[in-house]
Amino acid sequence: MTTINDVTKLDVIESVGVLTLNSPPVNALSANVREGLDIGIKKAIENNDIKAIVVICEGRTFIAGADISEFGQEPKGPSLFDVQDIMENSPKPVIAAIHGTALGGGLEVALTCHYRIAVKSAKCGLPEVNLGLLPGAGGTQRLPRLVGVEQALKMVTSGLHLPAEQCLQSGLIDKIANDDDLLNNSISYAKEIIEENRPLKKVRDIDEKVKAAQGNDEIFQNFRKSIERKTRGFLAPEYNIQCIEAAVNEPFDEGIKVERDLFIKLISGNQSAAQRYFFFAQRQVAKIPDIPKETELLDINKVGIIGAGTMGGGIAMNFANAGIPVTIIEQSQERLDKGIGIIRKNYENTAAKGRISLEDVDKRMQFINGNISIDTLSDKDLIIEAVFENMDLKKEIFSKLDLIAKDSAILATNTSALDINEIAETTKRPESVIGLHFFSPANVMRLLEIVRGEKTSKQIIATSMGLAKTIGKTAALVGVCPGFVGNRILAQRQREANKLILEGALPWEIDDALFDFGFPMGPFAMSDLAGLDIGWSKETSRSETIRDILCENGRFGQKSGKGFYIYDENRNKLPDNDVEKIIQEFADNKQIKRREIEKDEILKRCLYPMINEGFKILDEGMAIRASDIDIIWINGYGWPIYEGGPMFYGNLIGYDKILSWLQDMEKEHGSDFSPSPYLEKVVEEKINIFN
Ligand code: 3H9
Repeated sequence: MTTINDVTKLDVIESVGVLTLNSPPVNALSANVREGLDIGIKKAIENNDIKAIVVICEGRTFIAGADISEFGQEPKGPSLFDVQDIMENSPKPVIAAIHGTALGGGLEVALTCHYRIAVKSAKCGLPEVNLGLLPGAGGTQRLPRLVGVEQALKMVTSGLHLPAEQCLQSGLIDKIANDDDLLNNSISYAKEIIEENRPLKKVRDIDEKVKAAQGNDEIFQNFRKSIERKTRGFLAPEYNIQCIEAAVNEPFDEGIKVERDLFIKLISGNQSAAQRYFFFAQRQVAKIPDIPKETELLDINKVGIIGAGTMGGGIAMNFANAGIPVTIIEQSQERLDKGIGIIRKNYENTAAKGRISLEDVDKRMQFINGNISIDTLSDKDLIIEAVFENMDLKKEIFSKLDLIAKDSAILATNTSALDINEIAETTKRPESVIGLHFFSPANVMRLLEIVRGEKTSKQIIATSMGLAKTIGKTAALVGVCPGFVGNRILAQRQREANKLILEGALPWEIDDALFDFGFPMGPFAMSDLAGLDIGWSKETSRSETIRDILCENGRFGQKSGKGFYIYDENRNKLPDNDVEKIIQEFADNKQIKRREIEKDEILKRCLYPMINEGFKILDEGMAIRASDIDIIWINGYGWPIYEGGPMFYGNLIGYDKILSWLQDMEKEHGSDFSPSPYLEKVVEEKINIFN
């Protein structure tokens, strides 16, 4: 055995040079790994005892890509291109032995090997698009040469991880190995290649599949159309497509030049910076500084949910999907049957769209049962209260739960705004009480705000964070304050949007500005979708807001065909003159002088107060880190990933600029714009809030 460097060794086993990389956690192509490959391959080529070279990794995976944390730093060590050149031009066959995930630069390394063998459980992909990038080490030129243009387009624009069997079928790999014997299988395969004197297959020279697509521009146009909606606002998918076009229409080396140019454009732009930030933020959010990693988690095998309404039902589906039995409690059999019926319908709708089978529907429904007696929750490991937002009712439920729940049970509330400490105090075990704030529709939305009460125990928090992962949620730990983190920030945007329509902007102008920014919809379209009558009552309505007046006129939103917008039979929204009149009249009565408001001002008014609120939240310790706020807003409220979340976006704009805007606005319009003292401090002391 020869040690090449800290992370690489070379063994000679029966005339095969086995170059092993071991750079945890994911063998990313750091300078060390590139150096190991560079020197290791050269040494193996020089060694006369070696006839073929196997590149294999230790740990959980084959190379999972370039080391993302190195982007933007001074380049060190050999470049990836140099390493790839040496591998591709090796006079001895080089074989990539893949387990785990060969991703990004990892797959691009494998593509410069002459052969690829992978275990059955392995997956391959070029997920750079999810980092706002494209495969910048020949991936866009080599992939279509093996798998064909359509499959390549799909892979580079979605980041799809293709399972080994499909890789074999599409030509991306050459052989499947046993999961528990990759090393021996690879050595045997290498010997077979030597004995049969197989050619040194260079992917760059294979061009049947790309030639087949030459002159067929329709493939690209149709493909662009098919992903248009999903990729709105993102630059990287389009650039990836242009690279595949180059692979089809240009010689290999020219295609590489196109890839290089577009890669540089993307990596130096804000979108990729935001998407890379999101990658790390998404992992960081799971880490709770004062809770040790080794905290023992409670077993959650049985779950109880109180309330079979929209929230309760949606929450239940998460557990059923993960194979955890769940009992739903309602006040009457009728309500229970209705709630469970809706869950089945939801599953059946998913099956009708082909996302699950009818068999899956039955399987999942078997994990859901109902009862009208709360006493049946006595053996549950986790109980989630999901009744409507009424403090007295919640308190009553928690005092009951205190009497019946087993000692180790987690008692959770799905409240989106109420004081969890107050709820916890109705029990003799406030340390077991926690907030699990799911977002509607709870079976779809990825975000879960886990709300830490004053007395919530670390074990209950750690278990809840772990459970979130089990049910496929991204959890962010937040503190108790009105609206917690997500809704507290949303309230800022809502307030300003409501003010703006009185000052002169129309609902659709505000919605359009936010839609163009990248949100899936603006606040008024959102209110129409949710229903304007939620929390409104005819008896108490006194025409005090535009919403009151709309509801008084029977305009409840999409469900009544009219709200802020008017809807056609296909639920397409259209601006409505009547709404304009209502707003105008209301503003006149209040003696508000309306004026034209530019898109730029709309955005500032809606977004800057949100950023300001983020600083207040950080100052009060209600979120652990700035990036957690961004994770909440991206996963829960549709903030475009390529804008990085409110705190990241604010940094791009410049916190100093935002502060001086707030100061000016405060002078003119009062305390809605009072800057957070923490924002002032950050600007004054030039603090980096992302450290
Ligand atoms: C690229 O390759 C560009 C090329 O075209 C070349 C151009 C010249 N770098 O996700 P996990 C860390 S772009 C640095 O929790 P899992 C991660 O932060 C790259 N660090 O594990 C975490 O750290 P910590 C294309 C990385 O088992 C730890 O590893 N490749 C990288 O759930 C564990 O990660 C990709 O986009 C990296 N590339 O999932 C693949 N990857 O423990 C990105 C991971 O401190 N990676 N880390 O929080 C993944 O998709 C998943 O990590 C993977 C494992 C599926 C591999």
